[in-house]
Amino acid sequence: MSDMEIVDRIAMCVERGKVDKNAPYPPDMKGLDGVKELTAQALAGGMDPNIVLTCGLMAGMSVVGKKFSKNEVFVPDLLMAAKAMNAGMEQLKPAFDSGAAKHKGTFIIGTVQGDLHDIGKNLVRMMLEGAGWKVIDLGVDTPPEKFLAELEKNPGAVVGLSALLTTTMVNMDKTVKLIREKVPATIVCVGGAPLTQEFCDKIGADAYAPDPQGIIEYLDEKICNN
Ligand code: B12
Repeated sequence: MSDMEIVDRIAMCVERGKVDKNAPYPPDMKGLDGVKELTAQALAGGMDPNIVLTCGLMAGMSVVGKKFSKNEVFVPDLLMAAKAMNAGMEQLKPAFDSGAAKHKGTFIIGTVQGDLHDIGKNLVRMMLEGAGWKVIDLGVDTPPEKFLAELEKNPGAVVGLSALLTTTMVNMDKTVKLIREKVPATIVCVGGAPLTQEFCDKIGADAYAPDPQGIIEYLDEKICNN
């Protein structure tokens, strides 16, 4: 298979929710390689992990997202796609591990209260770890108080908040307010598909980036070059 063919196949398997070879779902793909095997093959063949991620895994998820908006697929399809995407991300993880002995700092990340989306957050975590940060992942549906408690245990840590729903963006606002009130000097970064720089400014967060790379560059500039 050419590089193009393999990333297209990865994207298609994410779209169809084909996790791995043994997965019985979807029935018409029984016995075929899934995201797990194809991602491993792409990496073993020397393909750039960033290409596998963006042109394979994320491209597939983007198709699912568009179809979901048009009512062409439904929540169970999203769940299967998410499972397949996570299987690919597991394979990519070692490729993004920098092995740097000294951490640049501690980054506390979580998806805000009421929100169960974690694929983007997991990606940010993985990329930050790869860039040399120690990441503490609080998971999904994280109340503001939990962010604060973790921050108090890790003075000087950066906090990253993820939200994928317009209805949970208000909980991001609440979390930023609580942190500003109790530990004002904290650097708070925000992200997630519905966010904008304007929203970031409005709630008083320090930085917004549409992708993990943007936040890595921001932190490198802000902290590491000081
Ligand atoms: C997969 C998915 C699900 C899965 C989530 C599985 C999981 N483990 O995460 C499931 C099925 C559980 C789900 C449920 C729901 N979902 Co949903 N879901 C999606 C979908 C298709 C993809 C999201 C995704 O993972 N994208 C891929 C990742 C890589 O992208 P990302 O999250 O945006 O992250 C990137 C950036 O935003 C950024 N980033 C993210 N976080 C952070 C944080 C920081 C600090 C930084 C710097 C950057 C950053 O970096 C990431 C990498 O580039 C989107 C549609 C879409 N295209 O976005 C809908 C979508 C988000 N869901 C939606 C809805 C409505 C729901 C439900 C309410 C559906 C329902 N009726 O039950 C529930 C809500 C459940 C809840 N309480 O959270 C809507 C939201 C609409 C809105 N404006 O609020 C969307 C937009 C679909 C749509 N078009 O209607 N969903």
